[in-house]
Amino acid sequence: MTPVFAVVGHPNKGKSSIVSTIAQNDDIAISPRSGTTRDTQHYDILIGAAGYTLVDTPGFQRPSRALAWLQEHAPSADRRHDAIKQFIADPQCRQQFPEEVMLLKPIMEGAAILYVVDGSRPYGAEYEAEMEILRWTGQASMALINPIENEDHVQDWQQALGQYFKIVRVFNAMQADFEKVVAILEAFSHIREEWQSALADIVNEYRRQRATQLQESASLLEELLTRLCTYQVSQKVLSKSQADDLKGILEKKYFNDMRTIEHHHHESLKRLYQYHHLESTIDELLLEGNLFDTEKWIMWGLNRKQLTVAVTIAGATTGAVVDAAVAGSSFMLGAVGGGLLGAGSAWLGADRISSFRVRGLPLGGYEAHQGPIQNRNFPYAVLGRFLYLADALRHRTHAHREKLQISEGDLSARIKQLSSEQQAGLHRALDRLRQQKSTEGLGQYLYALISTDSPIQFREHNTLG
Ligand SMILES: Nc1nc2c(ncn2[C@@H]2O[C@H](COP(=O)(O)OP(=O)(O)O)[C@@H](O)[C@H]2O)c(=O)[nH]1
Ligand SMILES: [Mg+2]
Repeated sequence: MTPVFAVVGHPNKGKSSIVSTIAQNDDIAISPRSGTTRDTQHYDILIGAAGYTLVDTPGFQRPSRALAWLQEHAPSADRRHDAIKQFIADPQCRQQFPEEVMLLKPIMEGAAILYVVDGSRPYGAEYEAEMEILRWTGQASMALINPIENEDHVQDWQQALGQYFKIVRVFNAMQADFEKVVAILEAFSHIREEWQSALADIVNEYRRQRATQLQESASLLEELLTRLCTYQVSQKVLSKSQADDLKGILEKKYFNDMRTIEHHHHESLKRLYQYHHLESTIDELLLEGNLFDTEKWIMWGLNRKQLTVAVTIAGATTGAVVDAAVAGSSFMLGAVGGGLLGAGSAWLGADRISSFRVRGLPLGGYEAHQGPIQNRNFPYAVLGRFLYLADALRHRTHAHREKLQISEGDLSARIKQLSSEQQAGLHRALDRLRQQKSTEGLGQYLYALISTDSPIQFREHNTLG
């Protein structure tokens, strides 16, 4: 038996937003203006082998008059259910109360109720008619207080809603995390027993999907790093001068391709998290110029000192050096890092991202060549950029419709959340990648990194929930 939930309430209280957040999919239409959603929308949500349906409804338009009609047709409590059936079937009611008929229909057909109100607006008796109508349906129900602008009136709402609904929760469409969504589904397994096993399946599949998304984002990141770090372009020509003339052209193609590859992987990550319409902006991947003179690079990747430590760890043959470096020992930095810092950019792997070369071919002719990358900071910058996008996607709900601006974080601090073995493994693997050597285990370190939560604290709004 497939669980069905009808999301109902006044227009413009975030019903469609809540549908989007629960479905974890931004394919749900959210009306920019009040009352634009005139029809009922059925969304069949499939998660692995499980599934359920969310019904997005237009809001109540004339609840008081609808209730008056119902009261006339139900002289006693035992007749109320039938009165609603009559209401839905009555041609005159369909004409007079199209929204009410439309939203009551799925409920009378078995949908559980999610009643949505706005906790930033004052409670008023005018809501009582629609809550009364919903109670008459006798259907399993839960009230969700969506604090659209603030939580000023949440307590009043809780007082009032508690008299009509067994379960009342604060649920912020824009901030509710995964556990909050799962909690709603789980709550219904207590009030709708025949759905118990179906709801348990859904929750299991959701958790599995969540784990898969993490694994797949780590694989996507590994693939991106490998592609970008090994990417090169070349062209065979007959003469040396023809080859030299290709410098600008090959460089341009190389940089363009690199940016396209990164863009595609970022887009794949969005689709993995079920964002189909999300526009995101990120500063262009800077490939020209001196990487250490370019502040943006250091923001996405590591600064000079952090990179020195990373390189030391990558080259270390004993665990003691790794531990000292991981601990950020000033002695280590003084003894090893200081000297290395002095060696400057040449030691750090050249300032240039990659170089243009021309070589003679054994059977005659020449080959002009651009790539692969040489710079040690490059993999870190690519890593940082992907990581912050992944964090943003995981911490955003699908109800948001505005552009996502990806901004840099502290990659070094993030890496330090790993164990010293993992840190060493990651630095080694990234260094081997830059040297065009095999990087076994990279995926495992990337997974560890991507699944450590970001140090950014996301504001907790659901203090009452
Ligand atoms: N800031 C904020 N805006 C919200 C929230 N929930 C909904 N909105 C906005 O309120 C408007 C109406 O939301 P919508 O989901 O279409 O409401 P519906 O008419 O009840 O389906 C949209 O512009 C949403 O972006 C919220 O929790 N916080
Ligand atoms: Mg709507």
